[in-house]
Amino acid sequence: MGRLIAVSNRTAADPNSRAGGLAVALWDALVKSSGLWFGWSGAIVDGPSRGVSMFQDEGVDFLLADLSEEERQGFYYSYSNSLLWPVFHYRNDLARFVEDDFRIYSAVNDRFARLVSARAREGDIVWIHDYHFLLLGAALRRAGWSGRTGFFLHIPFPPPELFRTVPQHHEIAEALCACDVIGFQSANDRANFVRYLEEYCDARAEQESGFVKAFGRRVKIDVYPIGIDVESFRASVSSDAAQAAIRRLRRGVGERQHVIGVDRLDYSKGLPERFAAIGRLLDDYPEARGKMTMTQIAPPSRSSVEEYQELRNELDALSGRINGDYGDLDWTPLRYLVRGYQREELAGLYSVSRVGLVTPLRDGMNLVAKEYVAAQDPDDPGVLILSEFAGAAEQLSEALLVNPYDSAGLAAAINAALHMPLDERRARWKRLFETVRQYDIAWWREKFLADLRDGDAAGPRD
Ligand code: GDG
Repeated sequence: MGRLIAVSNRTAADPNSRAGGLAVALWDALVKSSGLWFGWSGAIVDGPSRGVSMFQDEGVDFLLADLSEEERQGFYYSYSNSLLWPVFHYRNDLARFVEDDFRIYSAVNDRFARLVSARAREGDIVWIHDYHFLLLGAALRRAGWSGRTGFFLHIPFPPPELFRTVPQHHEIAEALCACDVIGFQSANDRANFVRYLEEYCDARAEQESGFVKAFGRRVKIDVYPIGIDVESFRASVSSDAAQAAIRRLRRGVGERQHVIGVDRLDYSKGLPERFAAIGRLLDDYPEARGKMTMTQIAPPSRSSVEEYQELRNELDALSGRINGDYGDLDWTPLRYLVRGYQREELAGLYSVSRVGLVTPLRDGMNLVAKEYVAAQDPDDPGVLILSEFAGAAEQLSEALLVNPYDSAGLAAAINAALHMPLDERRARWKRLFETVRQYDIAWWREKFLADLRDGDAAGPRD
């Protein structure tokens, strides 16, 4: 069997970053196949010394390319994060279209294609990750790579009406279809992409097989909802770091019922709406005053992009107002912490929270929802409140599903969760946990890799 070659903007070159997410997913497969992982080095280097650093760890080769300042701006901040990210999260109102960015974005994709194709050998498989590399499939073909190539989109795919606002939508779709397998987080995302191909690219979707004929190729397009490493997450609840975090939380909130939110500080996560719902809860259900406390952990993200600075200001003001209006000498209703915590600490905090509040306005999957479920005590589990607009909602239907824009509905759901009887909490959690455990990170990886390796199933190309 050939090697696995992974390409993603961020890699797990630092062993300390291998505890969660993509690194866990890919690491075993990379080690087993003595694979390669291409990505950004994290360094900004201008001039002739801009290069590629290489090193090996546990038999895995890392090839990390520097970006120039122009590339960081045009490729990373601008085209990827100020155009694709908002449009793909249905936020065309926030998208910035800068003419020259696409040239830079394409050039970075081309540079990675040359790096990968120079090292890929016959029998290897290439797995491309996420919206930074939408053009890489086609760029690899131009660079001479004809082997099996898959693409997985971690974020949502928008309806065609929104996707078409990206000026280069046709080129992006054609480039994706140069891959053999295209994976989405949810059936909704897949349906959006296939509808775009059918309506605007003369594509034809086969009824049962999941294949679509588009741009003269037959491409497998399927749904691969990403999961978590359930056993290791559950185990981290009993770690020293988790137990210490629980003690610190208890000193702050006492025995009050605790509601937790954990999200990167990003406008897709619905934080202002969530804060407003806490205010609404305390208005509509005055008996909740003094009885519950919410902690929102929000590690900063992309803080040099203007929309993120505005979000930060909005949340600072909202949280201040809610605590000013409702707080008391011995009670702060909303604790808002703009910093990161260790994964073990988060596991501990989830485990003692009566409610996990996961209310993005739009999300590819949302792993916090799954982590919250995994961390619960089966005898006394908490309640997951989940936005119907997170990819996870397609799987986690026993959560309390909410519309995050509906403040009164969200407040009612929080109130219901705070009062939910133990037998209902147990019954809901049991079903949720079975799903989270069955569709874990290994399941996701193996399903995608099986389809990617399965060249015969792809059938002849037209
Ligand atoms: C993208 C898609 C999709 C959060 N704060 C801290 C911390 N985290 C961890 C969480 C969780 C991860 O980060 C966040 O994952 P999400 O899925 O919630 O969201 P995105 O970062 O937006 O991820 C998303 C995902 O890709 C995977 O495909 O689900 O839809 O947007 O694991 O626990 N981890 C640590 N400290 C923190 O303070 N250590």
